[in-house]
Amino acid sequence: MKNTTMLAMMILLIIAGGIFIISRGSTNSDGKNGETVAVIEGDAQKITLGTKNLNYYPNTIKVTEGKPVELTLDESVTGCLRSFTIKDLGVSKYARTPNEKIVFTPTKKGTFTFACSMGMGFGKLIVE
Ligand SMILES: [Cu+2]
Repeated sequence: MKNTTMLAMMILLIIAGGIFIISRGSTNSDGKNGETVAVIEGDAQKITLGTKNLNYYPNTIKVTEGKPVELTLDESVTGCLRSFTIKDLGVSKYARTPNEKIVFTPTKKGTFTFACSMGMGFGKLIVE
């Protein structure tokens, strides 16, 4: 009798632990506040931008100086927002589809403004 109680307690603990881990995982992934840090896979720093409230989202991006950046505009990015520019870094490209990546290498540290060609949508690129 005592053994079954123990076993039931153990099972409950394992389930509770599992729920705790799952809930922690989901708050972590949702916890970005409009800011993203580039993910480095292979040689490039990969970033995907979408839109939120008619602007780029996330609209603060952090990258590392001297490493190529591969930027993707997902399918939620429409109209002139697909025309992506970073004036101070000489970046200007119209990416017609998410398959057309915007690739550049930030050659200086600082905070730069990225924007669509008309300046309606914009954000910050932080090069560290
Ligand atoms: Cu625009």
